[in-house]
Amino acid sequence: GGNGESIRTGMSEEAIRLAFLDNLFYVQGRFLEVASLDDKYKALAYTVRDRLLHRWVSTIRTYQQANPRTVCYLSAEYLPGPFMGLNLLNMGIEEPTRKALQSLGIDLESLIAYEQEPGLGNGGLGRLAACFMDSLATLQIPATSYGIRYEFGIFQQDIRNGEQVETTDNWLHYGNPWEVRRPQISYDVKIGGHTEHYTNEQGLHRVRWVPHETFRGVAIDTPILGHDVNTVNLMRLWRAEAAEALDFHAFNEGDYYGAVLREVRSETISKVLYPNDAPEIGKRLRLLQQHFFVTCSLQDMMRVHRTTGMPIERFHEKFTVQLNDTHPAIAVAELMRLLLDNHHLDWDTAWHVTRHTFAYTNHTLLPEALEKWPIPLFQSLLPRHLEIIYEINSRFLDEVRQRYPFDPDRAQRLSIIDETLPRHVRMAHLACIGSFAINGVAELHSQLLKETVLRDFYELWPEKFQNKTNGVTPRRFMLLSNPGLGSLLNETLGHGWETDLEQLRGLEAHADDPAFQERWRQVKRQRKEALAGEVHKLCGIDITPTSLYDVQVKRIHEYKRQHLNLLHIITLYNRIKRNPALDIVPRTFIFGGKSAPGYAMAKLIIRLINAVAEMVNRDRDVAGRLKVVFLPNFSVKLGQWVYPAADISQQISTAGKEASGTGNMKFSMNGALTIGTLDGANVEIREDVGAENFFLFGLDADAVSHTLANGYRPWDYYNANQELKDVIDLIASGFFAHGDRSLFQPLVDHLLQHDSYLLLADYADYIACQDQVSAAYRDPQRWTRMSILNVARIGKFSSDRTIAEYCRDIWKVQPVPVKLD
Ligand code: 26V
Repeated sequence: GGNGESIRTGMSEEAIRLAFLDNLFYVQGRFLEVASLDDKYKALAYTVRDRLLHRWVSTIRTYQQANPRTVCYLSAEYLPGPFMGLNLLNMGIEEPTRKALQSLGIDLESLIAYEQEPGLGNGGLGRLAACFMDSLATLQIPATSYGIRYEFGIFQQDIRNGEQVETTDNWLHYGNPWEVRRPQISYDVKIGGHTEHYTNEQGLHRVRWVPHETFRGVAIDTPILGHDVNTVNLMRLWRAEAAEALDFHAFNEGDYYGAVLREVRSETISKVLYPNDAPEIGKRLRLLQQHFFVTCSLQDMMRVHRTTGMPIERFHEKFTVQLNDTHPAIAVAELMRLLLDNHHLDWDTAWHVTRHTFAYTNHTLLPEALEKWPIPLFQSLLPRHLEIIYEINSRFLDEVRQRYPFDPDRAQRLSIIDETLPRHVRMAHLACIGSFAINGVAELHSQLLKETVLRDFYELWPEKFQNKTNGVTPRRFMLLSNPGLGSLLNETLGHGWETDLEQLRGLEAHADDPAFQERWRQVKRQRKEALAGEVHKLCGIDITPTSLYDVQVKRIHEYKRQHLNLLHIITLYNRIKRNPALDIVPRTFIFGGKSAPGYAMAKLIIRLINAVAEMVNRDRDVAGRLKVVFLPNFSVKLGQWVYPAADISQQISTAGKEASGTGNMKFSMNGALTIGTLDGANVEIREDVGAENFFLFGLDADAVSHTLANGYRPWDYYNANQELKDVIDLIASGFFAHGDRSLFQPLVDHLLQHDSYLLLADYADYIACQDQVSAAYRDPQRWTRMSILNVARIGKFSSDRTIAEYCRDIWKVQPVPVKLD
């Protein structure tokens, strides 16, 4: 390489250019003149990966020598987003790379735009896990993130005739340059069959699990680099394969096709991600997936633990294991099984290790979202685990009865087994009993957890309960997706804010400076133009950057109330239709988000958004004043275009239903103002940015539960509010369905008869609040000041702060700096 730099590790423009050409030639087998976009993308990806592997090796060496306490994050979902841009940024080689490619006539942005992201998650929970990986590496914490390498991630969403149509996400089709398969790191996964209890030669009780089938999980690793450090942690995902490459017995019997087919079947375990936010879906395979990745991960930790020479009784000193919701909660029973049946620990020792290993994060209060498995299913797949769970439960309930001798119902309520027929295993109870810490993801959520779904556990063990308010990474969601803002912040504050977000406070001094305000508006304007370009490409709709961009992007769910947003849009539409000369602030409403394939009401909401868009966008009377866009296939990648371009962020869930939200933070970090309810992390965002810089409306969580408890009557609101009545009547009339009154009738009926999420109760306040938004937007100085103050005071919501709190209060781990070899 040039200047004595290695072609594999050099960081100069020259070294990167040589490395790129080298990889193009020797990995892709191409030369520049005939290389496709895919070839060039891969050549650059391998160039970056070489440099990652260099740091990875140094990290592993450091960890081997220091034998540090290590965090293991267990999550069924990860949404890391595209890797290229972030790795370049974290390594600090964006500029030399851009120049190296430029000299070859290649545009870096086009390669970054080409990357398809791993959609290995549904929404907030999977994205949170990815932000945590970013912060763990940046804070130099030894950590491994374990999960499932789904062959098909979250479905791709197309919109056809206004409807969501799902197609498979074949993200591995062209290969994935960021992962490294580790065939030597693989473990047996047993399922089904029965258990045999016997006494061994020494007269000791032993249990043998004789499975019906055995699979293998193979490790596939992705390096995760921190910002401005050499720490590279691992995301280790498990892929299911056949126990043996070919079933030789069957092969010898002449059953060649039978043998090959068995291999196909075993791979189905890691085939596809389940949509987790629709009730009642294909149960068996999902439980299998959970057991599959949990047993592989725990066996992997035990392998590493063995290399330290520490006795197995001290497993919990080496590892601390975080359960991301109940999806990995089977780990409590699985660790017990490994310790009892493989390591022959006695029950009390095994239980001591287990209870000191796990901590559990709850991510939802919705009762229908709490995981439970029918006993017959559980029994047939995991007979040994069920035995262990019964034993854990029986000892636990003995304790409970002793604590509360005059309260027999309490044991029923606390039991891992839901005894109401058909009987179920309650995974949240297993997680609570098997963990030393339990946390919610925002102050309000943690409080409500203690008062509602986990109340009995809180009364039993108040010391276990904590709050850890979510955060998001400012590297991906500010620096990478909003480079203009990044430059302005660097110029104004210097470097340092990227990894210490409280430093943004320094912006307060500039909030009223007209010159600074003007530059602030320019940054926003430029991102609005960029988004307009993407919107044009994706849906062929032209949007106007001078209009107010009013954005709601998140999974489609009734509790998130995308349809409340629609009621406002239709209200504005009606106002203009009644008074065509009306002077209103021009708005562009932007929606994005997927519905679970089986969630009929969510799909109907998507149809209504698109139907309203169709009517509004083609109506000459409202042209230049209202526009509605539904962005298909919302993703991390699309989010990077959307968050920086928003003026208003809609966080309008029914109070008490959204555990935290994390999109709310991403918007606010990019200078959008929030219109929101007192729900999830909105409460804390508002506290920090200041009530005067936040558009609050609606019932709070207490008022919501009282309203519902006292016989809520949506009809009364409908009859009392003429604008609301007009809006509902217009939908019911078939106006948005070419005269078909039946299409949206289920939605209208539900609102008028049940309205479980209190849209009608919150409508008037929401509309009034939106009018306040418009008034504020008419005053650019006031608006810009509010926007600057939002960014200045958003520091708490960096995932670095969240992770530092987990490290201090739950994991008890310390940074381990890594030097580059
Ligand atoms: C699951 C289900 C399953 C049954 C039907 C309804 C339903 C609704 C939601 C869910 C998701 C539960 C777990 C989850 O994804 N929670 C999200 O976690 C984020 C990260 O903590 C948090 O910001 C979101 O508020 C929370 O919804």
